[in-house]
Amino acid sequence: MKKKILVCGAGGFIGGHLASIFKDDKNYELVCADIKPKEYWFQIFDNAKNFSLDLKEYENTLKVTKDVDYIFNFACNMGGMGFIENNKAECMLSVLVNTNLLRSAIENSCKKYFFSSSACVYNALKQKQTFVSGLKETDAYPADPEDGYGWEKLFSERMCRHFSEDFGLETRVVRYHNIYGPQGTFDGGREKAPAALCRKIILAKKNNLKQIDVWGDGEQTRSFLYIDDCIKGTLDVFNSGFSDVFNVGSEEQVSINQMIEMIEEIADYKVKRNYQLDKPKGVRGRSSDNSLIEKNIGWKPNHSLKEGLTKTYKWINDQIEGGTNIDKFSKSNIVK
Ligand code: GKE
Repeated sequence: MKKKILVCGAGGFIGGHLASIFKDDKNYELVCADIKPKEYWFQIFDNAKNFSLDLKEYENTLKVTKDVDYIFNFACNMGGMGFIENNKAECMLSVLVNTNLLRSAIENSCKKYFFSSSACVYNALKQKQTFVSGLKETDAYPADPEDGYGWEKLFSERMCRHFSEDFGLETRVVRYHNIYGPQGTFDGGREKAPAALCRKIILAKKNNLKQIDVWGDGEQTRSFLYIDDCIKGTLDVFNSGFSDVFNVGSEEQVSINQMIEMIEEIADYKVKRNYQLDKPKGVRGRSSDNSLIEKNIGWKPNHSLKEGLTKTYKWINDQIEGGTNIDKFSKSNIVK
């Protein structure tokens, strides 16, 4: 018997990549859902059943979960620091998506539920220095997450746990640490640092400009996870017997300045940096501790940051140099 898989947020970055894994697999029937009009989906597959609808509405979640075995929920209103710092209420409204999907999963007797959480759930006090120890899963408590977006993710993690405890729904939850790669947003306001800085250096080189804008002083640190590693980690956790929350991130902690140096090498073009201290900066330092997932699931990333940035840079360059549908990766205002 074929299993029916629902990917929510399939028109977005991670959801699109996850859907692409199942699209040609004869063991699965693929259902995709996203709030964006279909022409704006980052990837769309003809052999899937595709729904463009608002998953904040209960009747819509009931409709798309009908006869579904497995649900992957990537649907949320999100973006990089420039978006989440200025759209806290919009980010928190995504709680309706997760809540209604969970209710519908029970109503329609779905078998397993995956929720994509974020490193933004971690306690701010642990992220005050530039280079920090990797964040362990237990560092989310006592709770002091990123305002707006982080609170929604933490609350929704708990909602999954309680649906599992109270209603017997099998759930899987991972915390993504700044996922990047081809087919991701690179302009328009929702883009995260890797894509934004690739775009800025590509445009500087193309237009012979000597300087780019950088948010903050460039000494803030992050770890960034390449999309293929993210998808593998997601499936490994989903297929495992563990219902604990796991980090899916990289332990390669770099400052934004160090990442810019890598992109300059890839581009073979050097730029001066105009540090914009009034722009959204987020936490001072953040990185993943992967000991729990390595020990229990056996997953770790395969791509170094340089390898992932090389592929990402090439893809963004191709889009800027005349790839099709640039708008869909750039428009910041189509998800309300
Ligand atoms: N977006 C962006 N664009 N960030 C820049 C830029 C730029 O041009 N220049 C420097 N930065 C700096 C930001 O100020 C921030 O300090 C750092 O890069 C990373 O920004 P980001 O990639 O936008 O997002 P964060 O890592 O701060 O936060 C993201 O974390 C993820 C989980 O780890 C969130 O926005 C979520 O997308 C996500 O949950």
